[in-house]
Amino acid sequence: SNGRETATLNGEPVVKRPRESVSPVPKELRNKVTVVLGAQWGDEGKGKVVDLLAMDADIVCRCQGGNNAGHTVVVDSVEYDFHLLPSGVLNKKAVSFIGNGVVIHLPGLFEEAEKNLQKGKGLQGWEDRLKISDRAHIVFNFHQAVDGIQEQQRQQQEGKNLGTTKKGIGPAYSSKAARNGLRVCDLVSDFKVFEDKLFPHRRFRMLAEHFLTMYPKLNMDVDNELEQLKGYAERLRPLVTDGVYFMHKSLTGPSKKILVEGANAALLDIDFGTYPFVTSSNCTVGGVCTGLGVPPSYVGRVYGVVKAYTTRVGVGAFPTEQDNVRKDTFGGRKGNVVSFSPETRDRLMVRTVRLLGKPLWGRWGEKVYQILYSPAAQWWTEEECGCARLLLLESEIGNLLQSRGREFGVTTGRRRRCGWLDLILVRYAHMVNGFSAIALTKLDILDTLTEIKVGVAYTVDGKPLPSFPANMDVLTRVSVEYKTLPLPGWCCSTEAARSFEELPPQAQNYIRFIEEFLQVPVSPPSECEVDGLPSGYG
Ligand code: 2SA
Ligand code: GDP
Ligand code: MG
Repeated sequence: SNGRETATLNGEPVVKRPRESVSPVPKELRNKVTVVLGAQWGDEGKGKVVDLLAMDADIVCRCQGGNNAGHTVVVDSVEYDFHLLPSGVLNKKAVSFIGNGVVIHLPGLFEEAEKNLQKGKGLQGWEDRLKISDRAHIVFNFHQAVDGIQEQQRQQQEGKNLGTTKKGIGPAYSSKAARNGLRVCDLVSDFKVFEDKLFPHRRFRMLAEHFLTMYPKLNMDVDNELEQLKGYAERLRPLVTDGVYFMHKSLTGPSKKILVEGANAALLDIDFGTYPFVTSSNCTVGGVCTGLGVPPSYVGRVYGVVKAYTTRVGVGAFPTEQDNVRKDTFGGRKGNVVSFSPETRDRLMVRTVRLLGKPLWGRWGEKVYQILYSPAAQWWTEEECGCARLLLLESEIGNLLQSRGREFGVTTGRRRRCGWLDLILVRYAHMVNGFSAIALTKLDILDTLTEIKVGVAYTVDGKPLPSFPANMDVLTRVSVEYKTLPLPGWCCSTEAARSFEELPPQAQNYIRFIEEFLQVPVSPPSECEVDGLPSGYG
């Protein structure tokens, strides 16, 4: 037989095809997505890496998070801040796509666009090149208010909060999981239905009432928010698309370079992060599939963005943090007199006052100061002052990284906590994400250091830990084993270096050490590439 016989079904002819003609999409019509993910606690410079890669991309997607994220991109000396918009929106030839896994605060989205429009020409025409999934959930104003109340409650009940950005991210994802959230498709559905106070208007009120029952002090104006939403729904409608269909067409059509920009980072992932001090989405590679509707076989290169040191904004354990005036060496007795150089004095005062409440008295000039720190609980002699100073210098590493790296939150303006690179943590992020390569950023911030340390092992109670612990009490107690390298630091500017070869040998060694430890190649962001077929194909 030639495989083509005519049979009938209910009187209709049926053409039988050979079974092998039913095949998956041919290889040449499969576009893989290139993914950029944070490998630490966020703010590694994903925005910059995405912007560089986006020059070459056709589509740039966000798959999770909301406007808690903050990505800074500097183009032609103009600094743009993105929270919900993919950083690739600056590329006028690329389509930007906000996937179903993202939670969207509509006033936030439009304000962000307005603000960036005023900064430079980069964002002109953004509405024509942005698409938003109809399955994405909406963050309402009351979600943001609830975020604030929950933080207050945590502070009152547990003595500490999570340090959220108060953008309503946690409450919006809880509405999604509780199945009483509202999505973009609800908002832009037949507006008559919306106005007739039926579905989803009624669901909006029910959701608001749900939170009001839980938090009676919640300050919300439902009617006003509904009115506001009507306006946004009009502006939103032309941007909304069936996200799954959009991605499917993009993945299986002619050659396209597709980029996915992760928000937040591995250690903030709801499943793999330092729970509960995490955000509420999957910031690891699985979030790409669930947040966009991309089958795993279409995931191509996955870049982990790693800052050459570590930062964290918000609360939670941070083993390599450099605020380390040793907390176990305090003591004090009123009446002892210690003197300091003017530079150290103020810093010591601030730091010690923050760390301990037991007074010790010191004199500077004619004035007597309260000093709250004594190394090894001994009184300071001249020598011990030297020792105090040394410890102080160590604590200043954190300050130095913070100020040289200009480490302030892009969304909240909070000062970021800083410390040495923690390779145990990055290796853990690699276990979850399977990085194809590491994009290393901010190496230049280490340029002035004479000595550079890298965390290479954790021990608890003298016993080594085989991997990154799940339990936060354990993580808080770990001692970090450091490798000090290179000796000495490179002590020259690497700002202009654009390739490995242009770096000083000590900086090259630093990178080799990271590669060997992680068993992943490190690339400067400028050398990362986007998956895609040779240009011109199709
Ligand atoms: P949320 O608001 O519920 O997601 O907060 C939960 C935790 O996640 C942390 N988080 C972040 N960490 C680093 N960067 C973020 N984006 C902004 C930035 C942060 C800012 O780029 O600088 O401006 O402060 C971000 N977003 C959330 C947060 O600190 C909580 O620990
Ligand atoms: P993201 O959240 O991962 O996108 O990172 P953020 O934008 O929150 O923070 C990273 C900051 O570092 C931004 O201000 C970037 O402009 C800046 N940055 C990125 N890469 C480098 C680098 O290699 N050197 C220096 N000095 N700054 C960088
Ligand atoms: Mg950021």
